[in-house]
Amino acid sequence: MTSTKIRIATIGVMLATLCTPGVAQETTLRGVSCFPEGTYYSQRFENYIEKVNERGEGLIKIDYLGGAPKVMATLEVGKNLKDGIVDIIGCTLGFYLNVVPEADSLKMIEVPVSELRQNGGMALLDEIHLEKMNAHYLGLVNSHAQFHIYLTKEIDKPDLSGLKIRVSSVYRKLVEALGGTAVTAPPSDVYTMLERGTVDGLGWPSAGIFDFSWEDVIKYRVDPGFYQTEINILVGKDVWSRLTEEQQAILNDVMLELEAEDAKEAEYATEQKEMQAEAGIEVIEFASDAKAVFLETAYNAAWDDIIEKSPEYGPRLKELFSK
Ligand code: 173
Repeated sequence: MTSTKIRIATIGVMLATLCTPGVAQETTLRGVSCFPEGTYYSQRFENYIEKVNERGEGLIKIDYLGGAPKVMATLEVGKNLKDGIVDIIGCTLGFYLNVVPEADSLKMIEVPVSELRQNGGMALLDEIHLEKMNAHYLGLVNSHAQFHIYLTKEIDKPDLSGLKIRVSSVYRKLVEALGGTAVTAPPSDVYTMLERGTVDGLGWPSAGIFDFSWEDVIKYRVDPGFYQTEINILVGKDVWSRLTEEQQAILNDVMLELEAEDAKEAEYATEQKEMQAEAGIEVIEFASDAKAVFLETAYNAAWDDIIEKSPEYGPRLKELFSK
């Protein structure tokens, strides 16, 4: 065959593949969770993957590579999404602030997520993630629950002077504002740090401490809880733009379904606090004026920091996320 004929034959095969009905290519996305596989804060994302794979059979598939730190370092998952090394992630804000500083505001969401879809909040999050992370913001799950400070030593007022507390960036400003020393570490390092006394406590949500056996080393939980938890589902911009509308719709629809089920998170948090009590973790509850100081410190420290880091987006996020 002459080279022209070869070229025509090749184009013919390509066209036949593109035009034959029913042979649409299945696209595979590589997915990673920021938390260890199977632990509570990976489960919603794992559930998302299962549903997408069921619904998308023959069209779109997420190949779950697993969770951090087994498949990649916790604090590199966000950057790896930005660089196209992975395609879709389930990750909490505290582990990808190095890429999107504004994501810190996600802990400050006080309105229902459905409202953010109406008031432009989601659209703004999408805009920011596209600009800074090359990623689409599909949505968030594990909202409706709060964070706490857990301790191995007792305190009787909102004062962490002399104490070292393991943080993700979620709690850093609060711990510092209360006089404590903040020590950043991923969850997988925390057990040993508590056991050896490298830290005297940690920040963590109401749920999930049993995944890491921390009940063996924690003695107290400080109430009230503060902020709200979240796991964000993010997909790379380039891979997204190569998907068909039908494939994109599957990713969006499953997201909305999970979001609609999310209210059960609050019940789960209550159950987990009961389990903590059974495991011998005592509650430190401040008197009402100390409680007010604690919460005010938490919210002011966070918004001040977010607005300082992002004078461009911070004030708009505050307006959209606050009650
Ligand atoms: O404490 C953390 O590591 C953290 O920021 C977080 C956020 C959401 C769920 C679980 C942990």
